[in-house]
Amino acid sequence: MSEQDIELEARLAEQDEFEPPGSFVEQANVSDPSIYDEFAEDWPGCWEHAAALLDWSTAYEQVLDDSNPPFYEWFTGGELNASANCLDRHLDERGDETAIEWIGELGETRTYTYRDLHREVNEFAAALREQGVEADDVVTLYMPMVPELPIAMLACARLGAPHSVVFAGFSANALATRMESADSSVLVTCDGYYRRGEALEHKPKADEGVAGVGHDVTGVVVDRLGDEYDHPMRETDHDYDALVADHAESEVEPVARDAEDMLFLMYTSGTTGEPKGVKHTTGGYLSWVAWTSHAVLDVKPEDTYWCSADIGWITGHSYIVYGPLSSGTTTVMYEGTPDYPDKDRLWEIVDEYDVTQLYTAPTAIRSFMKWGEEYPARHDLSSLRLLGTVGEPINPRAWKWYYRHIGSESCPVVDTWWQTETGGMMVTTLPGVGNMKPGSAGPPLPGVDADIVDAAGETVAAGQAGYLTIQKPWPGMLRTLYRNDERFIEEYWAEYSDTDSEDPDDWVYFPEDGAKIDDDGYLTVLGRVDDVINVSGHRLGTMEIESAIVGVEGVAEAAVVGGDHEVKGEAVYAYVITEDGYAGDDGMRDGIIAGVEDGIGPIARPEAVVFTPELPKTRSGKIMRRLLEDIANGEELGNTNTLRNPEIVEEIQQHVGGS
Ligand code: 6R9
Repeated sequence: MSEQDIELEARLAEQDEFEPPGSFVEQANVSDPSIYDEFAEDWPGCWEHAAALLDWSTAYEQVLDDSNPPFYEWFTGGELNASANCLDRHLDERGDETAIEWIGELGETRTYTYRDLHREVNEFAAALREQGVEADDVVTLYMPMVPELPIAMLACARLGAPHSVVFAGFSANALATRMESADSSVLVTCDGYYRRGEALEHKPKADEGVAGVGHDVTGVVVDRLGDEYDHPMRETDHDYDALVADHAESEVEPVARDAEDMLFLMYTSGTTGEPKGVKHTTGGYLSWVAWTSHAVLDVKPEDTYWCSADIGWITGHSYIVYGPLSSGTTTVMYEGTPDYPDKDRLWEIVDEYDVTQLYTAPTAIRSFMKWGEEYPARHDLSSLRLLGTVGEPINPRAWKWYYRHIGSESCPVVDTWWQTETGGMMVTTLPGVGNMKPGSAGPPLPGVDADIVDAAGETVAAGQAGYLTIQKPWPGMLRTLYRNDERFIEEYWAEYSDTDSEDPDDWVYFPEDGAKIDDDGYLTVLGRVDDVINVSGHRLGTMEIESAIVGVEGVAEAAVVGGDHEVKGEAVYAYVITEDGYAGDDGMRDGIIAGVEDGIGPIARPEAVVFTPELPKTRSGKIMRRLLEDIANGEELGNTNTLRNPEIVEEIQQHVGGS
């Protein structure tokens, strides 16, 4: 390092507040700080600004109907179609501009102009309609990052058929559970995909999943691998290309949807083993992602914007597909991994396509840091104007590395807190308005009412840790858990609401995150307070993993916790008791790992499996997870007096040390 570099590093290490660069503020979509007061004074009318970013085929009558909390309705009486908002309305002015820039892992590319995408979506919508898909039928999409995935999403939206995307890395079992729960009888999937240059089969996993569904399933199969893989076809499967060819040049009139009609379902992990079907609607969700893309990501039609998430998660839905396309910009979609063929792949893409915004996860940034600054330094990244992160807390060191080595200290960094359930961003700085404080996401967005409370629901003092709550509804919020209103109330509202009240002021949304707030109103999110862990920004339920483990022959009991991990943020630690007659050996360990991969997917693979004769339990018989976490992290253990079996702790510690 040169002397200058050392000086710069030292200055950055000390600095805990950063002003947005003047060059950014000058051109920002939102740069007037009065927006906070304006929105607060005109709530909920402020959300008309969001709705105004969309085209409505029928104007709405009321911004918010809060007569039956927590079943809020937004933009009631309005009608619109999401695919028309993402495609048709851009055709006149931007028909020949790029909508999706797809980059395959092997280096091949596909560029879709808005006109191309409109044509492909219409053709596939016509094909789905011929297969019997109608408004309100849930279509499951189980596909990797191929262009046919957003095409299928928009084709469903055109027909008014909600999609349910299942992350391609999830197991057959996870697919079956979700199709069953959503009563979905159409599946669009793929023969396989490439990972690190190698062809991976996906269709057998899809078939295994379908075999576990109790009703008939019509399949559509995208051929990604061509001659490389002669994939199996079931009797009720159709080839995607053949279907589309049969409907060449077909046009499908976008189905007018009520603002409150479901746009999609997205399953996510919760405290119990059963995944939750989060329901998002057409008017509120689309307004929310359009508005946050505008105000936070500063998206403009002439940008080349890139979110490196997978569309199988909410981030990809909101900020690869619906947010950018409703804004009429160019959205980049990359199929592969960031270190193939080399560790500069992302920077090569930024350089080559002149990417203007990059939105990624802290876990990725920690990997980039580990690989070294020489990789980004090989490329010209000066096209970048804004950087963003999402999915988990970002530590100040990683934030500063991102700011300096990717953004050259000239791009604001937005640390955006939100969830599958919130639809889009909720807490973050407005990049054209507020200062940034590394490690803190920032103030709640204008019009968002967040508060940190104690267990009794009382606001805590600045600097104190407490529970994050959202005190007022917002258009992008989930409307319910699919076909389970009771669980919706139980999971998100019951904790801090008077559930007998009809007064919306008595209803408080609880995202199950811990947080603190500073004197300036900046929030630092501390992480989940339920039994959900966050591995590389992926949300996993410990109960789901435990139930996969106890399904393995010879396992009597299991407890799963998240332990700290340098790159992944958290990693899965599994403590396992074997049944009599079974040894906790390598064979058993392999079986448990395979059980988790089959039950959920490789992302949930345990970092460590620790065999133990007992689990530490309180006198009332509850597993002391906090203690198991401390053991995983090699931390000093506090008082173990409340344990029924304190002697077990030392024994487990020895096992961890040895594993
Ligand atoms: C978008 C997404 C949601 C959970 C959420 C929280 C964590 C997300 C964060 C963050 C700290 C941020 N989380 N963004 N924690 N700072 N900027 O990730 O949705 O998969 O549903 O996860 O992720 O714990 O509750 P989802």
